Amino acid sequence: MEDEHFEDVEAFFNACQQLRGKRVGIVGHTQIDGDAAGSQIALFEILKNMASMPFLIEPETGIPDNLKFLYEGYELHRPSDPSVEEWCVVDCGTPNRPGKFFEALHPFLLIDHHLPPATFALHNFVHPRAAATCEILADYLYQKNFPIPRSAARALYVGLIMDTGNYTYDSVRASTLRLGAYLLDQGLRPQPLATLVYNQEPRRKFSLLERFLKSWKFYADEQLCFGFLQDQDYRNTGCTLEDAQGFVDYPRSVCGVRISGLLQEYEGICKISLRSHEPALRLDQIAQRFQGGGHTCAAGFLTTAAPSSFWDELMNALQERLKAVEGPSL
Ligand SMILES: [Mn+2]
Repeated sequence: MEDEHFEDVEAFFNACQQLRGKRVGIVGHTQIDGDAAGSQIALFEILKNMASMPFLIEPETGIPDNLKFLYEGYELHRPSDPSVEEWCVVDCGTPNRPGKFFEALHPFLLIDHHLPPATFALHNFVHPRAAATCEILADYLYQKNFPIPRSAARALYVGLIMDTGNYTYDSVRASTLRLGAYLLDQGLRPQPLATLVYNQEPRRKFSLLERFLKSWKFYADEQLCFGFLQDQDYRNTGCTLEDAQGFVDYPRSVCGVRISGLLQEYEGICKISLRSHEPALRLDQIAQRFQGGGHTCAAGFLTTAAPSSFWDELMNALQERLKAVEGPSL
């Protein structure tokens, strides 16, 4: 039970206290996921309760359909909209993750769990051992017995399940599950939430998935599998980058595949996602070589460079890592 709780809880609430009476913008990363959405909403409720004036900032890339229900009853603002005095950033390992508008900002507060641990805010609450940013916030709330509105408990719970593969990842600790239980205790039912998050997919997504499955290429004795999506795939299916969320997990579940990847080329941006089941492969370190980051088993990077400029270097790095790390004993 050692190290169960995050020790900087008092520092966190002291920092929030300093935002009293201020207009505070809260932003997550672009291509927002359950964890960024959940922590955004939970932090909003904490700050509101502590008498500051928080604003939820809509990510540049919009909100995916399956997360829209979390924002019901909340007002969303454009980055330039309110006269924000201070910024809070959640679930972002690098200052460019919230998007172009935010790159030059010096946020007051950062809450995150990515590697390498970021320090770009004035007050950084960064715990790479946390399975989700939502876990950090849920723990702070639990430790202080802070009142949680149902909407925030629900958002935190969704963030927790989505960032842990429904409690299956290596990052899950017993305390992660205890915090999940604490959130359920606020009057939530897991099944309807799972249905909203996972089982309301638009049909276009499966047209894109079909193209993704057909694009797979295997490398390194079939230990490495990559899929590719390009502008024309999105155009022809009416999809955006959001619709490919979770695709990279499919090749990871193929027997013998130790690293899966997805290369997306969309409107001049190239997004590379990497996944594994083996923390020892340290995909976060490989992503860092390309100015990205993430977690040991889930990492990636964004670039405006053409894939041809980094592809060989990336392939070599992945293949070397596969050779250097012995395969898993299950
Ligand atoms: Mn996260």
